[in-house]
Amino acid sequence: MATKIIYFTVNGRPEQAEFPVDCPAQDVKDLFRSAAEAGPHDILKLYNPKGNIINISPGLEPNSPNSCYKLEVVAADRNSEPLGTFTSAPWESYCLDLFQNCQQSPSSLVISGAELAGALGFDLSSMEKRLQGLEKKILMEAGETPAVVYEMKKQVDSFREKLESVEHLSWLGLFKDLSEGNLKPSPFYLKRTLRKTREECEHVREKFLQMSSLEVSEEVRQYLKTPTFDNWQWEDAEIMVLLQVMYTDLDFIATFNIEPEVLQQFLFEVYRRYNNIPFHNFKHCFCVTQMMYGLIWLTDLRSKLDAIDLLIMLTSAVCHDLDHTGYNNAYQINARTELALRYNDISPLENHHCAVAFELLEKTENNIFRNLPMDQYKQIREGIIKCILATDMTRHNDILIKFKSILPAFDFTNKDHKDVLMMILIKVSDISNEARPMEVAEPWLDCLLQEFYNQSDVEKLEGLPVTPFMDRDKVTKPSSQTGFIRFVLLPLFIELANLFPCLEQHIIDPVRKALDYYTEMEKALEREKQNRAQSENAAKIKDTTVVTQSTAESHVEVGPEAHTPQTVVGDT
Ligand code: BYE
Ligand code: ZN
Repeated sequence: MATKIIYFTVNGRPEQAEFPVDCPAQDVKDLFRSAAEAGPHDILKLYNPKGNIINISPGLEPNSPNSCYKLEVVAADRNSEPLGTFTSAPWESYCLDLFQNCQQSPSSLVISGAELAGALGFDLSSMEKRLQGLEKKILMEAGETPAVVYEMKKQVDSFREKLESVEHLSWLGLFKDLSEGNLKPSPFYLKRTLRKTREECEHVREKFLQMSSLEVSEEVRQYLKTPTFDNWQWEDAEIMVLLQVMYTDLDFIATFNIEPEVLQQFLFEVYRRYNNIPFHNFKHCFCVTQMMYGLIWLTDLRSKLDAIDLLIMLTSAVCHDLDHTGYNNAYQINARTELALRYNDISPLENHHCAVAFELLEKTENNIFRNLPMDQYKQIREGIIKCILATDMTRHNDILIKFKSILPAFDFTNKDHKDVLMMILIKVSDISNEARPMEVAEPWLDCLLQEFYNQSDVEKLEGLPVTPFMDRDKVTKPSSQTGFIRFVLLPLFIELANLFPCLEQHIIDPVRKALDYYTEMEKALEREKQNRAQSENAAKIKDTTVVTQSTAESHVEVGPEAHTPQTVVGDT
């Protein structure tokens, strides 16, 4: 069949495309789209050597390498959810390529504060150097830094701070134009993008495969069964090995005839589909799964439930936050993202996590359930969907009330009872960080708040309602956590411990400790705030020479009581 060869450049890189003369127009467009590593919503423009835009179609005039066409990716449609996540089959490779692209092309990159300043025409470091030089000179001549130099320094610092405070929002495309042009490649290419890059994944996969043949010690295998396990000590490839150990030590490999290569491939795909975000990342997936694993052993669930129920629970934990982008359901709904539209505002995230899980399992090389009869697969699918959808916190009260109501006559052979228990177990595992040692738990809270603050920043920027507990101006670490532990964690954990009293020491005691710790921190913060207010008052009074009564009242804050919010919460 006759084919055409078209020579063109994309981002200055020479490419050539070959296609049959009679192939469909869409195929030719797709071909150019992948050459440009463009996403499904990007607009492509093809220019001939005269600079005219020409149609990307099978009718393209064949050319030679020295009369190249020029291909440009002009814009991305950013109406979709942040960073357009959908990976419905035909676009899967494009999405991968798109994020791959983030590592290579200067457009749509994460740009650092200094670079943004550079692009804006400011050269922060040279300004700073000049200021330092000036300061030194003046210091030598005058003996002290003059107010004007000090003022300028403060301005440069504050500008840098401002730039850095919005740095993480660069993916919104706000800085896209600025980073185009002739910026040289710079270290910020190494900054992590939301989606994992192919290189990142391959590197971890190789390490994982190398390590998976090594024997994990008995000591680690035992440690893995306890909530004291410290996830921060392990890198991603090791974590994948540990997940493999969980499937092995629960006898899933033998019971469900899971081939080790398929399990490895499945775990790798799971790893790949957790994003680089502060909290809902692969390490969170591991922690939740590890807590579930710990609960299974601590409560001796193997003697109470069927192996298939345990397989459902562990796999649900593994998959429960797949492809989370760091924005919660409220955001999805308010911003009318693709996810909210697709799922009609009903648990958009959880539906998505679950759909991604089964999308992975559709590929036979990843399908750890591929050797099971259809009825078992159906049971597993039903169970996983139930468990993952139960992690939507808006359903928290309903699920807890249901569990309380069946507790007095709990029956491990009753399907409805089992279903609720499984939902409770995944919920407990999902929010169980505070049941871990302080050194493990506290960094997790920092990660969560970082993710929340990011969301509220974006909500402010986009003019959406700001979720109150995510507002960095309103919540502090201890204030948010004491309420959460009192009103969410403890009531939930206590009900589970009613069914399994042995859990008291393993998960309730550490949570109570955490509550004390954050209560103390809250008091300390309060004291600090009062002290600051008092000294500010003192300074103001000292500085103010003539103040009329009314101005004094409106400007000077009147003692610590005015600041102290009186929180009335009973002791637990
Ligand atoms: C929850 C829902 C969604 C995502 F701000 C994460 F006080 C969580 F509300 N988790 N998971 C663990 C948590 C924790 N939320 C909070 N504390 C946790 O330890 C409370 C939040 C910091 C805030 Cl519930
Ligand atoms: Zn989660």
